[in-house]
Amino acid sequence: MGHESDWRTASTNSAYDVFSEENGYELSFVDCDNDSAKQLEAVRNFIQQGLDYIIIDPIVSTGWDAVLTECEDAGIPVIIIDRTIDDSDKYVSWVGSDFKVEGLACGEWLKAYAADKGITEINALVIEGSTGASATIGRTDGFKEIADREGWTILDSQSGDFTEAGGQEVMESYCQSYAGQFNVVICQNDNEAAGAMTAMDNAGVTYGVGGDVILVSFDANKPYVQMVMDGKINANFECNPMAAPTVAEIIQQLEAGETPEKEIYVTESWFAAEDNVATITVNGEEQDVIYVTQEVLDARPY
Ligand code: GZL
Repeated sequence: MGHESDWRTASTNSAYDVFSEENGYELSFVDCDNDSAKQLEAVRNFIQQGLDYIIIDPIVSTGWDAVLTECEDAGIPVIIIDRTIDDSDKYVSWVGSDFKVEGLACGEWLKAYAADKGITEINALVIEGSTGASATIGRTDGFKEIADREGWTILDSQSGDFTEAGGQEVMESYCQSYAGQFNVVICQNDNEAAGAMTAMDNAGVTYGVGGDVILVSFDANKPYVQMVMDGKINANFECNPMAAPTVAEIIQQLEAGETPEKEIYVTESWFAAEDNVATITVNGEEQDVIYVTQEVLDARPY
């Protein structure tokens, strides 16, 4: 897909680790620089090369049926990882996260956290991910569902494109437009959170544990789980980038003539800087909120 975030780097590294020569693979990897047109071109080139399997992390969720039909006509199985494709089902399996659950978990944690802290009014600013990405859509919808239920105010919601520069640019604008009006900032990935922290530092806005603003992030890459432990980020909702091992299992099933599951969800955890919210209930399921200690941080795989 690209190289826009730490999350992407972890996902890419996992693919290189799993689909190695010593593991019996020949890997053709194309970085499409977050450009959907380049991604479609790369898939068509893979078809021309007559590859055995094509794995796609779709930058956006639409515009895929034509090229997936071409893969099907060429007899090349397609496996989708991470983000979803909403306009075609011409692929063997999808392996990834439930992005709406991530957004719901964020909202349920914030409700419990605010209640414990005696915060009765939530005025939130959201820095969205890339427009049209299923990760953005799911996290936005999930958090908004809780915000609407709880009567919170979402003052604004703009895309930072999952990058640090984008997060900083949007947060600088927010600090100008909503000075003194907001007490929550939701960043839809860690790199946007890094940019938002720079912008708030420059604007003299305090955030994190003991700050004026509750700062929330998604992805939970290890350096940002460290920031949770340090109290800079109040909560971080993991998006597990390690789909490659599951994709390898799918390929082995196909090689053995078996039929893999169509949808396979990776496991994810929720991290917090304080231990005042031990569990939350998401879609009726009770889930732990992990208080980040050095032991928790040391155990993080990426
Ligand atoms: C989500 C993934 C998102 C990450 C961002 O699964 O697609 O894209 O949350 C990344 O960090 O850029």
